[in-house]
Amino acid sequence: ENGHQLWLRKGKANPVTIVCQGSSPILKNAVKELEAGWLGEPGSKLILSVGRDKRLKGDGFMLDSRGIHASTDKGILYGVYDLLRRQKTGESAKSVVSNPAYEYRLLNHWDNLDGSVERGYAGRSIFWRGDKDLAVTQNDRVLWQEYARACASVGINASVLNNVNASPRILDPEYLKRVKAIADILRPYGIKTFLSVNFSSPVRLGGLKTSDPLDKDVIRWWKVKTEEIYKLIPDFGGFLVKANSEGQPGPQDFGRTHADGANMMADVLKPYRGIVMWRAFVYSSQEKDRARQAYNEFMPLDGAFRDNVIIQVKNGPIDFQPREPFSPLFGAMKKTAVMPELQITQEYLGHSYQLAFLAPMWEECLKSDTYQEGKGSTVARCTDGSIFKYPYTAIAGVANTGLDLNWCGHPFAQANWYAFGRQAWDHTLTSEQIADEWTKLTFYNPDVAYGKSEKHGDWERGFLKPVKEMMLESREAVVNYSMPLGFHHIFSADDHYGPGPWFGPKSVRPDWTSVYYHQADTNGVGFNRTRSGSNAVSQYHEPLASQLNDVQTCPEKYLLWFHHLPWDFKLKSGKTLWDEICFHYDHGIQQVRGFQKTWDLTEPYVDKQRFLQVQNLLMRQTLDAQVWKDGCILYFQQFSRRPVPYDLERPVFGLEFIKKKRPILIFE
Ligand code: BDP
Repeated sequence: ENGHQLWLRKGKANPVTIVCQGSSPILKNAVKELEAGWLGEPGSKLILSVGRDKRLKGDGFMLDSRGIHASTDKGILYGVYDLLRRQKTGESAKSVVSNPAYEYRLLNHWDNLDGSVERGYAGRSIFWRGDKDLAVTQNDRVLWQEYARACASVGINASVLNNVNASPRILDPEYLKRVKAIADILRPYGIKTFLSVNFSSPVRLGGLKTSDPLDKDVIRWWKVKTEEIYKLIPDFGGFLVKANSEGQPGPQDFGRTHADGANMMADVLKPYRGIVMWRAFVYSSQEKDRARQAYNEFMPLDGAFRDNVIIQVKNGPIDFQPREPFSPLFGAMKKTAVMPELQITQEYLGHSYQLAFLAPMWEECLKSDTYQEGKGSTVARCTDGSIFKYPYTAIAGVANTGLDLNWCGHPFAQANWYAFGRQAWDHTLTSEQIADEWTKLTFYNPDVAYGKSEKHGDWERGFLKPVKEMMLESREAVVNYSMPLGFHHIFSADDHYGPGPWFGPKSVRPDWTSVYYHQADTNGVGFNRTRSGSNAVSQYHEPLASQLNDVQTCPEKYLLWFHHLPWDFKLKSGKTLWDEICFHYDHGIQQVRGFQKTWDLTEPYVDKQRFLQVQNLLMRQTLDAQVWKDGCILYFQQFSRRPVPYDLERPVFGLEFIKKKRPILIFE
C-alpha cells in the first residue's frame, strides 16, 4: 500500500449489468467505474437515467434500488461514486437525494511553470516541468487522468492549473497547448479548467505599453487572448486573479479600482459564460491592522462588480492560520458574489510532516454565524446562494498535490483533499462523518483477516474508532502546541514552520514580523482589535461585534486575536493567562504523544508500509511540538516574568538553541 490509489483502492468487484442510454465520455466513465467497483448483489441490473426532476439541483443525483437518476451526465458520474462509496463503507443507498452546495468546487494549484510548487510539500508539480519540457508524455496523461478521477470521486469539478503568483507565460501559445492537453483529460471527469493570470500580461507577454484595464488596446489584447483560449478549450472556466497583493501588479497601478480590473476581464469572458475569481487577499504596510484591510478595500466596491465576478476570500482575515475567526467579508458584501478560499496544503499546519485533519477547521468556518441577515446566516449559507441569490457560487481549496507517489506527502494529508471535496459538495456534513468515510476507504482491506472472529468488528474497534478520534483531535493539537488562545502568525520567517515569536527585525515591514501580531511586553500580550484598539471588531455584525469586543464574552479560542491582556488576567478556568498559555502548549504536546500511542496500537490492523511511515512522522511531530512549546514559553516568559507552572514538564530545548537553528531543520 503505497497510497497512490488514495481512497479509491481497488478490490474485487461483482458482475453487474448497466443500462445507460447516453454514451458521452462522462457517462462512459460512469459505466466503467460501476463495472470495476460494484459490490452489490452479483448480477444486479442498474439503470442510469438522465432527465429533469424538481428535487435535483445542478449536478445533483438520486439513488434508489433501480439505479441512478440525474439531470446531467456529471450528476450520473457523481451518483456512481457516491453509490460505490456507500457500498464500501456500508451506508445505505436505498433512497438518496444529493445536491451540490456550490456550483464550482475548485482546486487552486499554486504550481509554477518551472515545476516547483509554492507552499507545496509533496514533490514537484503534476502539471509543469519548465519551458524546455512542454511535450505531453504518456506518463503525464496517466497521472492527470488519475488526478481527475480522484477529484471527481469527491465532487471537485474545476481546477486552476497554475500559481496565483502567475507567470504571464501561462498565456503563451506554447503553454496553452499543454493547458489544452490537460483540459482534454480532465473534461471526461467533469472537471473544468481555469487559469491564474498576471494582470500585466498585456505588457509582459503582449509587448503593449500599458496594462491599464480601461485602455482600448489592453481590452483588445485580452479579447484576442480569450478567443484564442476558447478556440482550444471551448468549455474553459475563466480566470483567477491575484492583483495588487504582495507585489503582484493590478489595476491600482493605473489609478483604477479592483472593480475596474475585474470587470474588464469579466466583460471579455462573458460571451463564453466564463467567470473571474478576483482575490480579496490584499494588504499594504500603511494600515495599522492587517486584519481590517480586505474588508476596507472591498466593501466600498460592493455592487460595482459584474455578475460573472466572484470575490475569493480566505476563510480568515489574515492568512490561513491554524485558527482564525472567519473573514468579516462573508455576508457583508451583499450585492457581490463571494466565495470561500480554504487551504488544503498545510502551509501553517506542519507541512507534510504533521498530522492535521483540517475538516474541523473548515467546518468551524463554514458553520460560523455572521448574523448578516439574522441568526443562522452562516458563512456557508452566505456564500452558497441560500441567502444571497448570486448567479454563480463557488468554493476553492489550495491543493496539496505533488509528484510524491502518494500525492500528498503525509498519508493523512490525503484526508484533507478528500474532506475539501466532500464539504464543498455538502457543507452540512460533519467532520466525524468525513473522517469515518475516508478512514474506511483508505485503510480497510476486506481480504485481510484482522481478528479471529468477526473481523470487521475487530477492525472497527482496533483501527477505525481510535484513528478517527485522533484525526478529529489533530487540528486542535496543532493549535495548542503552536498558537493557542488566539495567537497567530508567530512562525519562524518565510518557511512558516516552527516557532519564531521573536522574529521582528526593524528592516522588515511590521506586518511581516511576529512581534506585530502578539504585541507582548511586560504588561501583557495580544492584539487589541476591540473598539479601544484597531476596532476590527466593528467589521462584524451585531451581536457578534459586541460579543467579540467584550473580554468576558469573547470565546477564549479567539482571546489574544481580539484582546491585549495582562499576564495575570483570570480565565474561566480560574488560571492566570500566563499559566493557561503554558497549559495549552503542554496539552498540545501531550495530545501528540497520545497520537503516538494510538497509532502504535493500530499495528495489527494496517499495512506495514503506511504503519511505519506514520509512526516515523508522529515521532517528528512530537519533537516539533516540543520545539514549539519550549520556544514559545521561554520567549514569552521573558515578558511575563513568571515561572512555568510546576506541574508541567520543564523545557527540553533552550531558547537560544531554537533561535539559532531553523526549527524545520532541528530534526535533520
Ligand atoms: C500566503 C503564502 C504565499 C501566497 C499567498 C497568497 O505564504 O506563498 O502567495 O498566501 O495566498 O499564505 O497569495
